[in-house]
Amino acid sequence: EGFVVAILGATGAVGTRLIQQLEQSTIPVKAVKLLASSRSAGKVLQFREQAVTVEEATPAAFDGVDLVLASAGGSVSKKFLPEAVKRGAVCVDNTSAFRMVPEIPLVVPEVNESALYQHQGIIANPNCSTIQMMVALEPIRQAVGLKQIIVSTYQAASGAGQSALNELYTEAQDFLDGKQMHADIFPTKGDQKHYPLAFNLLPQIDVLEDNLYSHEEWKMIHETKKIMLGDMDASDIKVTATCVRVPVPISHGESIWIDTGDPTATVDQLRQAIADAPGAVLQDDPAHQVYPQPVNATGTRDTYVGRIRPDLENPGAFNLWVVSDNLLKGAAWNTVQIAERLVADDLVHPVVPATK
Ligand code: A2P
Ligand code: 11C
Repeated sequence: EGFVVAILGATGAVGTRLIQQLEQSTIPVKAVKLLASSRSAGKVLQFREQAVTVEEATPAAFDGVDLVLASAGGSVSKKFLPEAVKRGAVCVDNTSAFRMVPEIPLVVPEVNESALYQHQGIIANPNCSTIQMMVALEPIRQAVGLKQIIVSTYQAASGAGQSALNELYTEAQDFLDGKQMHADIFPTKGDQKHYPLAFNLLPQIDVLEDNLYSHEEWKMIHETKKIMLGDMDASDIKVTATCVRVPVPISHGESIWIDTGDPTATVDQLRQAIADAPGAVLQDDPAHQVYPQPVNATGTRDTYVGRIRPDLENPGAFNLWVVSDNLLKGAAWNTVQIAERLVADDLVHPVVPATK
């Protein structure tokens, strides 16, 4: 007994971690289907020491599937997930395709797990940079309050996918070899201009919109409001963001300024809130130079918080530094964690089509 689980985008940077996180999960798996584009059909991958042949994603590939874990891009999710739901599956989607649909839960289990009970077949997994900020800030919100967030991100290359990560490595090698660096992907696929990321910083993640924000910055603002307050346009917490791509392979860093709204709040209270929080690890010991770093976070499921310090001129406001593996808690682990909660709460069942 168990569930038939399909991984859509199984050959990608997140997809390979979805396989690994599912292998390590508590979900009883009867069979896995590994789906990708026609380019990968026939490729053989492993699941729990069994060889599994990758299939091309088609609507019929979802026949008999109970649970879908999707990370093949927004347009692929838009095309296939409604087909999977029609066939009786429940889908956890790591893309941005459905995040802002009001009825679709957008879930970080440590923050708003109960939203899972509203699902109608699709649950959205937030953007990686939003997720780690939520793991760090929700316990502070609960302990002392939260009125405003100003975040600057230091985002790893792997957020843009496996081919983008490969581009960073090639550029770095070319630079060291004294050759011209060549960019096709960064800052974002499909935009007019491309710039090398190696030995550089790019203050553009995803497209730049007419409102002067990048789409990544827009996501951090509106996903935060939906996850914490249930409404993507809620005004009870003010959020602004600057998102920067850095030449780090894996794990995003975030410098976050918050106003708790409580002028009596102390660093000790914030440290205690983080130390007690699920999914968060306090790494904050300035006397011994202990603080979160991407090289240490990579490969782990936790979100690391350190450098917690008061804003010396604004009582109740603080600065902190947060690091997490963008491919694990930022993507594959949060997705599998949602699936584990769905299984534990008996929420994996076909959605009966609404009669109108
Ligand atoms: P493929 O390897 O066959 O291209 P990443 O985020 O690392 O770039 O990975 C993207 C994932 O999404 C890969 O597994 C890729 O498969 C998959 N993918 C891309 N386009 C499609 C598509 N049209 N249908 C199904 N899977 C797709
Ligand atoms: C990046 N955060 O680092 C992006 C990747 O909405 O799921 C994830 C995009 C998303 O490029």
